[in-house]
Amino acid sequence: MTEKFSFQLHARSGKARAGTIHTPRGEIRTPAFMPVGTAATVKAMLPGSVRQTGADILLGNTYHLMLRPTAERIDRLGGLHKFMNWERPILTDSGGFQVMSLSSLRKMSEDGVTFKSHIDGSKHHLTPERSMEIQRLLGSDIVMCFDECPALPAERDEIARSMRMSMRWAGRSREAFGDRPGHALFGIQQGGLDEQLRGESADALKAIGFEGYAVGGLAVGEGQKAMFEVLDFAPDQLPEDKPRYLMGVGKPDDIVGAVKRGIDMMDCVLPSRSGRTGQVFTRRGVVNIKNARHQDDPRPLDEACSCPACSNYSRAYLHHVFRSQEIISSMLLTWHNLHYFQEIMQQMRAAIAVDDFAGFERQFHAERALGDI
Ligand code: PRF
Ligand code: ZN
Repeated sequence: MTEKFSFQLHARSGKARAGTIHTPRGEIRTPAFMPVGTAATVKAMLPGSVRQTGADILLGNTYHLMLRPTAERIDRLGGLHKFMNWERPILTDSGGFQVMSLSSLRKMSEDGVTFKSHIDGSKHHLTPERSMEIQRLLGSDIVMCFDECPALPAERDEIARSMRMSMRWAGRSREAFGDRPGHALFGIQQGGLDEQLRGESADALKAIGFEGYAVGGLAVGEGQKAMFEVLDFAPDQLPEDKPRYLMGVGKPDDIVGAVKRGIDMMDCVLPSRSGRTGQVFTRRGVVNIKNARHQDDPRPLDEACSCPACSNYSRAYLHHVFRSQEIISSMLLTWHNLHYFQEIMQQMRAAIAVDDFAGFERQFHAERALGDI
C-alpha cells in the first residue's frame, strides 16, 4: 500500500469513472458512497456493521464535533478514528454549510462566520484557519475547505460575490492546512447554477491546487433536473486526474445520474436518516414500512437483498417494530438502506469496469419501474 494520498483511475464508461483512492488508512473504491457519521457515530449502527455494508469511508462534521465533545477533547483522546472505533478513512466537512443550516444568529464576514450553537446557545467563531485546525485535531484523512454555500434561488451577483469569497477562503484553507503527507485537502466549487461562475470557481481552485475537488452548492432545493444540468458541465471543469466529490447527494437516482456525469464520491444522510423514519430504499423503489399493508406480510423487504433485515425478518416484523418504536427498527432499516446504497455503488463500479454503465442504468430503471412487490 502506498503511504501517500493518491488517486488512480481504472476504467471509464461514457463519462462515468471507476478508480481507487489510496490513503494510509486504506483504499476507497470509487464511485464511493460515504455514510454520514455526524456526531462520531453512524446512528443505529456499529462501525463494524457499517463496514459490512461495504463502506470504505465515513463522513464526519466539524460543526457538530467542535460543539460537542469538542475537537480538543477528541484530540486528547487519540483522534476521531480511535474515539469512534472506525480505523478506515474519514472525510470531514468544514462546518460552514452546517452553520448555515443548523445554528442561529449567524454573522458572516470576510474573516469567517460567528454563530450560536444549536445545542446550548454558546457563541463560536469559525474561519478557514480554525476549520483546518479542528479537522487536523480530529485526525481527518480528507479535509474540506471552508466555504459558503449560498441559499438558492439568489441573484447572480450575490452568487458571484459568495463564490469569490469561498475561493479566497480556499486559498486561506490551503495555506493553513500546510504540508501533511497522507492527508488530503479538497477544494469546493461554488457558483450556483451558472456555467460561467462554476468555470471561474474551478479555475480559482485549480490555480491553488488540491488533492480532490468537490462540487458544492447543489442539492439545495434546485431540483434534480437543474442539478443534472449543472453536472452536465461542472465535472468537466475540474481536473481529470483527481477525485470529484458531489456534496450531500442524494437519492439513488440522483447518485446514478451523478456518476453517469463523472462524479466519483458522494455522501448523504438519506439512507441512515430514512432508516429511522421508516422509509426504505429498495431495487423496486421506496417502501414506507409504516404502511398497514405490511402488517400481515410474511415476505422480506427484498428477497434479493442479503442484509440482516431481509435475510432474517418479514415485512410484518419490520412493520411491528417500527410501529412499536423499538430500537431494532432503526438498526435493521438503517442497515438495509446502507447495504442497498453500497450495492448500487458496487454494481456501478462493476459496470464501469466492463464499459457497460448504460446496461446498469437500464436495469436500475427497469426494476424501479416495476414498483414494490
Ligand atoms: N459545502 C460544504 N458542505 C456541503 C455543501 C456545500 O456546498 C453541500 C451542498 N449540497 C452539502 N454539504 N462545505
Ligand atoms: Zn435488505
